[in-house]
Amino acid sequence: MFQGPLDHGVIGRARESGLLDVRIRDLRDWTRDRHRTVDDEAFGGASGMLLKPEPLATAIEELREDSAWVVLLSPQGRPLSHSVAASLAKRNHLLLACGRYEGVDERVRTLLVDQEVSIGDYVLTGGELAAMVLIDAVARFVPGTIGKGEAVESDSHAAGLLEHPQFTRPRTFRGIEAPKVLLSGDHGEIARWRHRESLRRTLLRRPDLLLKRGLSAEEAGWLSLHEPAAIEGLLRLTGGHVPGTQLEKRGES
Ligand code: 4FV
Repeated sequence: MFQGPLDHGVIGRARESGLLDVRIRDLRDWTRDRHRTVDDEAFGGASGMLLKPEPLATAIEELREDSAWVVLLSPQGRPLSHSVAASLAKRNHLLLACGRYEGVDERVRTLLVDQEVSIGDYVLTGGELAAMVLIDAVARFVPGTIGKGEAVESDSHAAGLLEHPQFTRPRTFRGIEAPKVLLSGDHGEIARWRHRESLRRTLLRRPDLLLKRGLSAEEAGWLSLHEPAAIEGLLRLTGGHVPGTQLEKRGES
């Protein structure tokens, strides 16, 4: 499954240029029986097959050398996020264990896994795709993998906000014109517009991110002026309080 997704674009180039070294290992190489068995029935029955502890444990112990950070991809893991990817990118050797079947024997977790990561609250048929998503997200933090303009610092989630709307040529497309400010050359105005549109989009689509990030009084003021209904919604969520500012429910107190 790894043939293809990691051979193209930014990741493919990063591997060719040696910025990224991705090694794919077959768990069956750590089996001892002639059927190269990696799975077995779960104790207690009626819950499908599990990855056996021995092949996975011996594989991890052999491959982790002294510095590897062992990550198990599973739905029980910490949600993969910008900050989780950033922290994983600081490690120089990640050993990613991909579950299959109903998962892995608990003792592998207890004895050998440093961190469990989930790419989302749904169940995949295997951890491989999750590992590829993690590799892609982490690779972007490796200096030199992505161009200046795409710097991770300017990522939407870097500032805890969703990215603002973006436009390119043609100036007018099917009757919709790109916002004039973006063609004004006034970088101060452009930065202000982008920040406010990120605030608006985050408030409308991911108020949970705004609650985590908080709002400055100026930001809260702008949002209550331009998205009053959504701000009311946020206040209902927080009982009239927005972290980072005290935004009183208008005229109720
Ligand atoms: C998963 C996730 C995930 C669970 C059983 C593989 C599957 C099967 N991994 N984020 N969500 N894994 O669903 O990382 O073994």
